Amino acid sequence: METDTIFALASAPGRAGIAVVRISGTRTLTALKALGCTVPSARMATRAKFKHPKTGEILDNGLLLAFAAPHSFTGENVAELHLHGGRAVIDSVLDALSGIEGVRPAEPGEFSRRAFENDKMDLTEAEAIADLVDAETRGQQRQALRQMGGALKEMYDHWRHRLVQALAHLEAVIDFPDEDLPQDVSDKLWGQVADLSASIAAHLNDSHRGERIRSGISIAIIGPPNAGKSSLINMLSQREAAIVSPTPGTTRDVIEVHLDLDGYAVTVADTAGLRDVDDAIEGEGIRRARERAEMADLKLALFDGATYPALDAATLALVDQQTIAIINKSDLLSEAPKGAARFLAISLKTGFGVEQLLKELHEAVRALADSGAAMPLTRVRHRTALEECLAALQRAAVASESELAAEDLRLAARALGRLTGRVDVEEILDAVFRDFCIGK
Ligand SMILES: Nc1nc2c(ncn2[C@@H]2O[C@H](COP(=O)(O)OP(=O)(O)OP(=O)(O)O)[C@@H](O)[C@H]2O)c(=O)[nH]1
Ligand SMILES: [Mg+2]
Repeated sequence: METDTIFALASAPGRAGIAVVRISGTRTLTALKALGCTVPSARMATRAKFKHPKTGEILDNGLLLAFAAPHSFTGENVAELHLHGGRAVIDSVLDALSGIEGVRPAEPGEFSRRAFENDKMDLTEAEAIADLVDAETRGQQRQALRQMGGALKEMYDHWRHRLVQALAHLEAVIDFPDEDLPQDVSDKLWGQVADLSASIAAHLNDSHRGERIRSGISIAIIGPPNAGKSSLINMLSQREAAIVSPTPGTTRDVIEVHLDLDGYAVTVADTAGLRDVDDAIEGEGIRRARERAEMADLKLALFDGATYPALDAATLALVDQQTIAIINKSDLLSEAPKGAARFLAISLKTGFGVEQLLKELHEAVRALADSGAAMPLTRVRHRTALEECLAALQRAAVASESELAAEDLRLAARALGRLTGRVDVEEILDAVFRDFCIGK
């Protein structure tokens, strides 16, 4: 089948040692010839002079790699031009390619989309490529690599296969009520549906670990004015992210920093000190602080040691299981705080207790994100489809008529199929590939 042949700069734009331009499609070899290259053997890196098709001028002396369909990333004929990574070289080669008939620049995500359409990967694997390219921490990288290796695809395909089997058995029961079907067909199939429901429910019930690894764990620093919240975010980010001053009510907006904590992506938010105020702007800041506290996966509740043993009531009210409660300014404390198990005493001024705080913070983050051996759910799109599938399975199990149960099993199978992209694809394809950048 003849499709447009597409090309794009696959490496980052700008100056670099090497730039890679990727070409894919039926006219790939034509394009190489137009550039004055001898077509090399598949998968053999070959020195090549790239020439402008119209002027014959040499644009670069680089390396050429060709992959013959279907043994390529997209499943089509593919070539990679390894150029010197200078702006003029890149621009002139891209310009030369766009002048060749039937060859055009790729849309964002178009290479991966072709790989999907040519059955080189399913949607979860395509999404994992995008995640791997976006990964900023080891945790994100590890998870994306696992998903790219088919960990989710295999699980979802396996579930779908079992579901389709159960559906086939149910249809046999419906279509041949008078035949001598083994007695236990019906029991077996409903046992299978129950097993499947339990597996899906367990996968869904993972406290969003995979999604947290992928998009980051949200941490909010809350506390009364002047407790040292901004000093804490500055210490964690090792830069002056927020203004620190002895004036209570200094911070009003939510200030975010993105950090790599022990391989996990986290977003830490410094917030306005909690207190009753008439000032409308500070009041809005405090509303946002409370909103942040509510959204956060983990709270760092910071109390002001200068007022100890009095502890701010508004902050105390927000302390829950997912909170590390801290008393700052331990340098001002004359006695060690009582209830030491509940409160970690630190001084951001002297550094006392900071090491212990970091240790507890890392442990808390790990506990929130680590999913052990099981491959966790990584995207809301997957969660939605699985919830739909589970609801349909649960309806099927209590349906009054076999025909209604069969329809629900079909809906459940379709929901699983949407996950990997093998049914109802068109509508979700755009949503998945839209987030890709060009050249992927
Ligand atoms: N003695 C002492 N002072 C500290 C310590 N940590 C912070 N401070 C001081 O406490 C004051 C308030 O610190 P900030 O970090 O601005 O406090 P905050 O909680 O962000 O205050 P608001 O933004 O007003 O809510 C500053 O003058 C800091 O230098 C500490 O451990 N010991
Ligand atoms: Mg502050």
